[in-house]
Amino acid sequence: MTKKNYSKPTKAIAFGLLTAVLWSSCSKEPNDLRAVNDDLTQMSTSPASRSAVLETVPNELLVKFKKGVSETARSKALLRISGKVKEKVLTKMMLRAGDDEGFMVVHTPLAVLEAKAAMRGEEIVFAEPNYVYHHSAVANETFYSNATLWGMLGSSTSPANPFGSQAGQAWLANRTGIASVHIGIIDEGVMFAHEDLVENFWTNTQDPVDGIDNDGNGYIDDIHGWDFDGNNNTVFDGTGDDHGTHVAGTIGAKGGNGKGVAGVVWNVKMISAKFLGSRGGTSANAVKAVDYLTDLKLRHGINLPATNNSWGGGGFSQALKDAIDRAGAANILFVAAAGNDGLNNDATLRYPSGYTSENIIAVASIVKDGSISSFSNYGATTVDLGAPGSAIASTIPVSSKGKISSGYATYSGTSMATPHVSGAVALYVSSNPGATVSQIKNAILSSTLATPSLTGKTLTGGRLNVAGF
Ligand SMILES: [Ca+2]
Ligand SMILES: [Ca+2]
Ligand SMILES: [Ca+2]
Ligand SMILES: [Ca+2]
Repeated sequence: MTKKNYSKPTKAIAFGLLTAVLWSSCSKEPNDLRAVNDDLTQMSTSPASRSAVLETVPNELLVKFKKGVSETARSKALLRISGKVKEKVLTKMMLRAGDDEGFMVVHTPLAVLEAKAAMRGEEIVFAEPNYVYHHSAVANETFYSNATLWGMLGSSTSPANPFGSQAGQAWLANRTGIASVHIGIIDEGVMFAHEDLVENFWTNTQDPVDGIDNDGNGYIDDIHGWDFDGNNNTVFDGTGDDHGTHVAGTIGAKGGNGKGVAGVVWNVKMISAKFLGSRGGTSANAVKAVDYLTDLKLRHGINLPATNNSWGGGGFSQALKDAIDRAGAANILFVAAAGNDGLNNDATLRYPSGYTSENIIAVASIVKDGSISSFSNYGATTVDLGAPGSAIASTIPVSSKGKISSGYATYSGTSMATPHVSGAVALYVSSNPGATVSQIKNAILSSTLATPSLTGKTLTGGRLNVAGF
């Protein structure tokens, strides 16, 4: 893991932005390194200038009108920015929550901040940038061969590591989860056919592949989830979905099957809500991904206590916070990466981990010696706990001669810490089926082990303890 692997400047170029700083991503192309170093030079300026550069989709705004505003008034408002409606976002969850207005993705020739200012008015609920998010892994190291899965170890496992998540001790007590617990993975796609994931991946029995939206959720044949970036039902699109696949393996790679790695929970059903593509993901698609999983829980009556969110970027989005709150109202935790800037989130809030929504658990990263990872963000009030995130071995897709096969690799980032906590949620709910979000969150936060490197840097001052609840 090296700091120069933080960001992927080709993304910024693709979006035509000179001001973008990608606070969390992993570099895959060696020829990115030069430009990444330039980025770091830019990042080493003052915190004020750093917080001023948030990546957005150029010439786009998310606009929500108040209910009952006339068509004439809407047209007039949009005319102020020469706006053209690109897409209307009205999810099943918004309808369930009594909102039949939704919001619009509006194209404008104006610069985003200029357009935002021009859209202020009494007919508007919000007009905000369509932010771009990136995942929060920091390194893509050598392929897994003989790695120690230290994040799963405990104080009295063999081998032992007191700074692991203690999951191994839960397994020794025969606590390995139940298949009826579902976890949503809001990320890149996931290689669901991976040899160590296939048994723990969700299949939508209520919407078989027949060209019809049998379960009526608005997504045709969402057999393993939905790809909101590509707007299709293929949630695995190749080796570019390595980050999502890695996250999935930490939550729920099949344990005890003699293959590869083991996730925190050995029996679970993971659902992919892919919204991060090769250029990252947008606020509009993040909202759709969050709402998709919330609606799925209610529509299918499944036990889905949490989504894993190993991504971040952008500024405050009312549209996204609303979606996170709708998830909270449906008893779904939003487990979120604190980010990889090595900075204090209390000083500059990071999103989505920094929203005030009660159902968020924000996760920092620790190293196997118990120190906080050099890249990890922290915050005495904004980050809840630490979990293993440096040199984490998990599942990835690998490609050889055009053929995709199951592989393993070690990655680092708050991206890797977060799924340890999501797996812990699944394990807790396996033995406490009726638990509410506040009960689950309280169980996880109150069982943490005091950790000097996290004292004053997280709300609990502690690290994840899967054997403690
Ligand atoms: Ca469907
Ligand atoms: Ca179907
Ligand atoms: Ca796809
Ligand atoms: Ca395995």
